Amino acid sequence: MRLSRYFLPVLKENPAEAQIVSHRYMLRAGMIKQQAAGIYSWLPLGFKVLRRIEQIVHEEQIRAGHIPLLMPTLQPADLWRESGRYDDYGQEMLRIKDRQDREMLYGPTNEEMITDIFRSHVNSYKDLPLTLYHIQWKFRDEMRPRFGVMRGREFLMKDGYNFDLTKEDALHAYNRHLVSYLRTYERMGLQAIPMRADSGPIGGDDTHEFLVLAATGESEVFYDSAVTDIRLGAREIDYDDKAQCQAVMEEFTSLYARTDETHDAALFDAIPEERRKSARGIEVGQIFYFGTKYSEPMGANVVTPDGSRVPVHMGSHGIGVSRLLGAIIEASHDDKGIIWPEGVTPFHAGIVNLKQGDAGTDSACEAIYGALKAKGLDPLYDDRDERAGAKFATMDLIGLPWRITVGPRGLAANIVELTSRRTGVSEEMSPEAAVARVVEIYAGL
Ligand code: 5CA
Repeated sequence: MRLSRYFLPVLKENPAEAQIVSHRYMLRAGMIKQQAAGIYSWLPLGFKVLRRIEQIVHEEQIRAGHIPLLMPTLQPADLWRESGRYDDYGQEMLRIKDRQDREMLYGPTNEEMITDIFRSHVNSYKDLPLTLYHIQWKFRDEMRPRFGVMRGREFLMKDGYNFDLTKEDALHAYNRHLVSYLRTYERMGLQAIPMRADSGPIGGDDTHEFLVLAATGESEVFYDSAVTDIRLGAREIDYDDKAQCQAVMEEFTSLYARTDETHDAALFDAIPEERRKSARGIEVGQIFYFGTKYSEPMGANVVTPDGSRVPVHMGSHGIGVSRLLGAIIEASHDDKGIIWPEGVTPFHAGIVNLKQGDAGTDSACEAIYGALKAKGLDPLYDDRDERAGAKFATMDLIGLPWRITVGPRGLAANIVELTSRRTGVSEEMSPEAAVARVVEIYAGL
């Protein structure tokens, strides 16, 4: 993309309404525009990151054996009456009537609808295990929408639902989700710690939230600092291997880590004092096992090997896709702007032409731009007729991890500069070497 032809409405001033850094930078970098409280348009730069995050979520879900589908945003109220949640859900649910006076709602989550799909088409234990998921917009009429996309009213969620014959199988699905979530967040450059939590309106006793530690997080958390040393890394996972998934789950959840809802002061005090931490965190996902809470009242039954009919064991598993943009920025920024991890960056590298209109720099930039694109990368070329300082400020604000700077003086010696946004370190090299380095950096992702 050439910046002169892109739509990147950056703001010079700090928007007064933004209280936290991620909201401020998302507005300043022209990523989102608020349309109503907690409701945003995704401008091109924000939309690109949202799509990258979605893509990682899809890849890791599919790797774990889960199957994508797409359910609508609007749902009939009657489905929710079957589970009893239509009346329980309260004011967070946006209720709508259509022209026939039929009661509808904008889905805050999809347990009822997926259970309806399941019961319409599945009858036998032979079709299990089954996990279906989608990435779809949700609406929750939050009392206090705030912090930009962090607590929106309309927000994008990945929600997945497992159907299993036994509790044991459903707990394997729970563990499988836990492991796949760890990999998902790590690919985004995030450490998200599974913490024992409360299940709220979704229900069930087994639930973990995934929290990214950040001073601006809305949740209060208590943990043993040793949990922050554990990484999934590149280890091979066989998602059908129950023992392996269980072992990883135990490795990540045995140490004390809880949100304030389930905090136990006595257990916490038993942790050696130097490892006892209380902090704040951003909840970027939650997994639940709730057994037959929906399958029983809604009649989602299967025939077992011995011919009887039983309700299936279920769980649901959510990732806050749009909230993740805010969480990543909270975890990765400096006073000049965002610092995107390579896994989610909107463009792989920025190219800054220090002397637009100069035949030499123009053609060198075009060559770098073309070479990166030929390698399947997505560069952003700042080809505007602007001062160098303004170009650098824009690049720093929008946070591309790598910048290639091309100026007439360097070019005379066949040299450009490759700069890391994270470290600020610049290296001089030939244009070809800079392209090769950027290609190599992204090859492993
Ligand atoms: N049905 C279950 C799992 S699919 C469910 O709805 N879980 S949830 O309520 O925990 O939501 C899943 C994730 O969505 C949360 O962990 C959080 O990251 C995100 N989320 C929830 N509410 C909001 C909101 N108002 N704005 C942005 N993201 C949100």
